Amino acid sequence: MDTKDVAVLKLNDTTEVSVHLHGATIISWKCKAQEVLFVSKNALFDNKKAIRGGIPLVFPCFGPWEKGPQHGFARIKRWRKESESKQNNGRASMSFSLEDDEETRKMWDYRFKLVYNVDLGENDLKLTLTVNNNDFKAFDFTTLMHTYFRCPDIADVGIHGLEGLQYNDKVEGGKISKEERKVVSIDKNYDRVYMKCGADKVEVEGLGDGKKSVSLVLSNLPDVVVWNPWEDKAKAMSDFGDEEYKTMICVEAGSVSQSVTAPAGGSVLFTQTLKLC
Ligand code: TA6
Repeated sequence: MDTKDVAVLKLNDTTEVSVHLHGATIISWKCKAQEVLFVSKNALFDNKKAIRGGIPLVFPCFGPWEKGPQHGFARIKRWRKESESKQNNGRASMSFSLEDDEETRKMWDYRFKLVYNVDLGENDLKLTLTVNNNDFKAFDFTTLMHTYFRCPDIADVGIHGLEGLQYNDKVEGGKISKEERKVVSIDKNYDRVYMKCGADKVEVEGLGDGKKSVSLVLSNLPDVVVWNPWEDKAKAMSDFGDEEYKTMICVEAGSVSQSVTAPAGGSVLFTQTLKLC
C-alpha cells in the first residue's frame, strides 16, 4: 500500500520492495521473508538529506562535486512514480523518473530524464537506470547504486570476486593497489573502488540472517565500491548509529572510475541484478 512518500510493491507474503520517492531510494527489499538492506536507525526521512541506507542513487557525480552536493542531486530530489505492473511471469515492477528542473540546471546545465525500473522476482531484484540526454549537447557523468546491505556481524561478511582487481584506496589517499585475497573481509574503515569487475563475479556472504549471500549481476557498471565507515567515522555521522558499522556493508555497483558520455538525444542504460542465495 503506497503512502505519499513510499511506493510498496508486494509479490507475495515473503517478497516485497519499498521505494521512497526522495531519491527513488529503495529502503526495503524483503526476499524469502528476510530484509536484505540496511537502513540506519538514525536515518532522516525529511525529504532533504539523503537517506542513510537502502540503495541511494548517485548521479551525475560520484564523490565530492564542485557544482553541487556530494554524490550529485539524484538521491536528494523527489522522483515521480510512473508505473506499476505485475507480469504473468511471476514478476512485478515499478518505474520512477526524474527530469531536470531549474534547481538542477543551476548546478548542471543539461536537460535529462532518468528512468529507474525496479523489477522484483521471487529471488532477485533487477534495477535498471536509464539516463536520457534530452539536450542538444552531450554530457559526461558518473553514476552508482549505493547499496547498503544488512548483516548480523561484519566479522562474518566475505566479498568474493575481487581477487586480482586493481582498486583505488580512498583511505590511503587514492593509492592504487591490487587485491590479492580470494575473499575480502572487513576489519577496519574500507573505502575502495574496485575497477573492471566481472559482470557476474561479485558475491557477498554473511548477509540477511547471516546465512545468506547476494550475488551482483552487472551491466555497464564496471566498478564496485566497498565501504564501511568503521568506528570513528560511524561516530562522526549524526544519521548513523555509533555501533551500526558492525551490522552493515556497502557493496556498490557503479561507473565511477571513468566518466560516461551520453550523446545529445541519446540514452545510456545501467543494470544491476541482486540475487539472494
Ligand atoms: O560509498 C563510498 C562513499 O563515497 C564514502 O566515501 C562515503 O562518503 C560514503 O560514500 C557515504 O557518503 P555520504 O555522502 O552518503 O555520507
